[in-house]
Amino acid sequence: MTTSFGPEHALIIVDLQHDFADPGGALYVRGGEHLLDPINALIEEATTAGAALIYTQDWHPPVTPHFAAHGGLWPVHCVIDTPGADLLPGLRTTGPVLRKGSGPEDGYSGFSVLHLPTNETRETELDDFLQAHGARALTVVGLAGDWCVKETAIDGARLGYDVTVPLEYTRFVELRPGDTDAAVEAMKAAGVEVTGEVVRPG
Ligand code: VGL
Ligand code: ZN
Repeated sequence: MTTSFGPEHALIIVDLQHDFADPGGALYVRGGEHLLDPINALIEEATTAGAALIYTQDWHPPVTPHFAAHGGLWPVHCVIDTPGADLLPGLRTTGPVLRKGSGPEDGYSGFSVLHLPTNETRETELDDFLQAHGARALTVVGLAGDWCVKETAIDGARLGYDVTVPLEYTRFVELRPGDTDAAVEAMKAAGVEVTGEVVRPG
């Protein structure tokens, strides 16, 4: 394990939900089912070290411009109050859960959502939460590496946090060929410390 946590550290667990992490999920990210045990171990380590923990949860209304049927990119997924939106039942949850995407918006970053009708960006409570805990360093894990993990990590770096993304704790959608490598490059260019190697589905 390369990550070591301290009290000025927060672990952000992104979207570890049925629809992303289970092979039968509506927006299954290949390999996502292998993240649960390693992330649970990381959570235990972070908790022991006194780091803050926070979870994000993709949380969409049935009709939203985030979905392909209504002008967006994605199949219907993580609909509010449906089993697909549940966090993995085996996930240790020992911190607040921040839900995102429940308006007419694209909400990839845990720090902000883009309100599509007005093209305006709105901040979530994540930055305030982290500041209240005195966190300066962030480790971002979960799904998906080329969407919510990437955007959360880049926003965190822009806000002045020391951000690490350990690649063994994420997997990628690769919606378009090359998205995975482009995401890693974009994170590095933003000053995110990306450690390890991309785990590609076999
Ligand atoms: C995500 C696509 C659509 C993610 C969420 O959690 O990375 N990706 N909604
Ligand atoms: Zn979504």
